[in-house]
Amino acid sequence: MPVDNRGVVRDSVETNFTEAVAALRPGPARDPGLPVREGTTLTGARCLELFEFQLGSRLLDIAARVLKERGQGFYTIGSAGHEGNAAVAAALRPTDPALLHYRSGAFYLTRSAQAGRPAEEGLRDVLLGLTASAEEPISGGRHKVFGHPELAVIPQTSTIASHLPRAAGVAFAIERARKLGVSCPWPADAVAVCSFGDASANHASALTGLNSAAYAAYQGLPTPVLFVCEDNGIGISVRTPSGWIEAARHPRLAYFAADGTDLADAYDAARRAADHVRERRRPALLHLRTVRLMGHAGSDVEAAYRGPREIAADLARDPLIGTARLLVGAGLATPEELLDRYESARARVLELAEEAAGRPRLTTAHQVMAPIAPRRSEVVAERAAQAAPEERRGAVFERPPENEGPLTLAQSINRALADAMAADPGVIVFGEDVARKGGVYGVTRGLLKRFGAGRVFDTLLDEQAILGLALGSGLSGLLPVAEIQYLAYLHNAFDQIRGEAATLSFFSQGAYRNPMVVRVAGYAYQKGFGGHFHNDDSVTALRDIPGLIVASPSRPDDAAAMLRTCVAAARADGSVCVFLEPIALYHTRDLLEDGDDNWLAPYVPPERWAETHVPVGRARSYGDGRDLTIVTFGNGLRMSLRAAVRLTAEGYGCRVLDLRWLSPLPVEDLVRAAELTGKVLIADETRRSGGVSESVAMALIDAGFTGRIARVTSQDSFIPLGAAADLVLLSEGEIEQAARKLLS
Ligand SMILES: Cc1ncc(C[n+]2csc(CCOP(=O)(O)OP(=O)(O)O)c2C)c(N)n1
Repeated sequence: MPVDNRGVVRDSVETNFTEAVAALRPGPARDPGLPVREGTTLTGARCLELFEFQLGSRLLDIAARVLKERGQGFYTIGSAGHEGNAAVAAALRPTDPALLHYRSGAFYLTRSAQAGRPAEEGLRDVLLGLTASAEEPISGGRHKVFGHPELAVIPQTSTIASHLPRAAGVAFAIERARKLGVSCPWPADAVAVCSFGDASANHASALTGLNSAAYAAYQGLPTPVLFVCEDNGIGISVRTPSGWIEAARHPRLAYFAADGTDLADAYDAARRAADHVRERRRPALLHLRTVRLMGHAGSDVEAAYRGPREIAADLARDPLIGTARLLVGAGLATPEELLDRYESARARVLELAEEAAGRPRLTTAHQVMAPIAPRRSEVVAERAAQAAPEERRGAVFERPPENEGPLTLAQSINRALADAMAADPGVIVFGEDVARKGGVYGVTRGLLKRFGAGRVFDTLLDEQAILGLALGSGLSGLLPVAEIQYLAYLHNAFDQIRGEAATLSFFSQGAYRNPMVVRVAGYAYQKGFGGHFHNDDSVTALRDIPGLIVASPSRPDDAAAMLRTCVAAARADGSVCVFLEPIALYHTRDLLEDGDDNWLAPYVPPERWAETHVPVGRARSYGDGRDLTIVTFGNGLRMSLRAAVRLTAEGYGCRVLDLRWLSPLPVEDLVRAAELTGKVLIADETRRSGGVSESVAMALIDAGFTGRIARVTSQDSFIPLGAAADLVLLSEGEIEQAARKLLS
């Protein structure tokens, strides 16, 4: 195999390119201002320019392998064969928000130059990503991603297809923000662009993204998103059936197709598609047929699953050779000139790679974690205390909620939502059945009438789509308050919170944020209704997501204050908040006896919001007993308070601590409350395995608590229908019994 003067082996992709270009026959010279070939809109000059980015992208792939071999690089999934995507960037504007496939390297370089940056800047960005340098401009060495705060390129995780729902959300929000007069980072006539692979096109997340854009457009809602399927016919080792992308495309998306190995064809189709989306504000799919060169990634031995003829057929369609053919055919360059250009660019990229390998890396855990979830508690407190001006609030509420008398949990959340919407015109409320019906449990009742369909709307029945809408609109200047109808159904869409929402700040060092509050009706104990799914007691999957705020209000007054905190944290710090609402307590009125109304609470007037502010991660304490601390949350609070009253009547000194926040846990308050009695009973309605009690107990042990700890929990079971539910759920009797045991 040929080796260059740096000791770098040239593989078949390189030798094939040089041989094929050397054999090209120059055509008659054309004016660079004219089409590079009859019938295309791509001029010779533009073609020359784009060739540079295609070449740069290819050389980055070569550099990635060299860096990997030398132990200096950590990522080798390249763009070789996909360089036609330079044409997609060229057909768009550098201000169009872009969510890119990991093979969209030429797109990235093209966009970087379009934004007026010197060509080497784009190359350097990618090389710093390959070497995981802390100087990489978007993720700061946390991942190799395409992204840049000044290029409207939003970094994607490597979970294939998970960015499509967000892309649909961005498109929706471009238009909705404008309509609501809310400032948006994208121009009013922007197009969201989202590229992905052909195997990824089958993923549920991809189908969600495509379908939700089509669904919105079908209803006449402007949804300017250009989906680009970069179809190389294979996903790692699995072939996509021939013709599948076209055959299985969404019937409601305008379809454009091009040979991605022919730059002129790709450019013409990309322009048609981009113009269609920009002018009609409707979604479209651009199907770019590409090839995959250099295997799936550096470690991939392609010959193990692809025959030599198949590999050779892809090589023959190398898009770089295609562009060279256009240029040489139009007499705009000779083969020698292009090969010289290749060699000098190659040497320069390898030089830049060496430089990148010497740049600083992340060196401490603190550095790594810094952008996960910034918390500015004072700013949040200040924001949470701000209500809408009197006259605007007056227009929203016929009667101010503070004058309504004691309210239920559901009513309190409803009033707090209305207050948040009155104060901030960017707050939008959406989900299944939230608008006309006002929510299954009436929590959003009346909001549609008060704020209109532009801000309160029903979505399609797809939790991934709901969260995708939140992801896109949060990123675009709005403040989404999305509802997931039941906790169990959040699991259908977890990746959208875990892989997308929670990671964006991490992978962009806070340059991009997706503030949101996801309200989830959850937990068990619904009387006479439910079974599994409508009664779900598992929050485990939420609690280990770094940076995620999990609020778990139990009482009406806490719920309103905590909702204000979440909305403020989302706005001020870009926080991603999950707001878990106990369904069984939505309409509960009493605590101890029928008619005592002790589970109701008056709505706090705005002038007292500052003094009643509930900071993230602060618990609430009930009672002052010195014998036992019951630590609980959600439905457990009501059961524990009832048990505590009985125990107190018997002369035991009990106190009850409502955690209120399941993430971050209020560890300080917890330890203090535990130390006051030396005995802790954790009353946890979630499951015994992986449930909240495990973390609470460990937090106490970590803090050096040496007293006694016991716990009562629900069983490791799904929840059955009817009265049988009580057999597996934590009960008041169990709390009381365990408390007595600890006290005796
Ligand atoms: C949700 C998810 N499942 C599996 C993977 C592992 N994986 C990474 S790339 C890939 C194939 C993707 O193929 P395709 O969409 O055709 O893109 P290509 O790599 O061919 O450009 C797979 C299965 C992943 N990243 N994400």
